[in-house]
Amino acid sequence: METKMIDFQKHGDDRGMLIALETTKEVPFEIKRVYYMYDTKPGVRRGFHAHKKLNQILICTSGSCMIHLDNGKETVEVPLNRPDRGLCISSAIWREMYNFSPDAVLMVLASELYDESDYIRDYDKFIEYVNGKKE
Ligand code: T46
Repeated sequence: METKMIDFQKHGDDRGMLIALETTKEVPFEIKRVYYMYDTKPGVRRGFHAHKKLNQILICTSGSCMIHLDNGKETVEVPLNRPDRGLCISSAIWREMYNFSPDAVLMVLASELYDESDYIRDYDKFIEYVNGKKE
């Protein structure tokens, strides 16, 4: 599976904690976009797509959620519940996010600007794509 968990360095002192993320250091790509989701309603499952080019790091900066990942051959369920840990997801991975706690804030660092044409939103087309067929 083309995913990896990264533990970020924590800068803590008696005031509390701070985490710094820099392009090409903690983050293995140039960050072109940051977005985050919060106030996700109970029972909501979102995502249901893969990307052709985009690489991302998902960080649950508050609360918790689950990430379902699928590379067309195997699936894995990954809990995200720590602000000092990021989940790298490469392109061509189907993802779904679920089980958001009421206080969950899921922040995403992205390697590209928003581009709807980069999304594969149909699961059958995703399977064709990872098997090397054209969409
Ligand atoms: C991903 C998972 C983890 C924008 O206008 N700009 C943006 O940068 C993004 C990400 C979204 N939007 C708009 C497009 C939709 O009208 O925000 C709305 C919700 O986006 P979407 O339905 O794509 O959200 P999710 O939660 O299904 O997926 C998002 C990202 O889109 C996706 O790249 O990997 O989070």
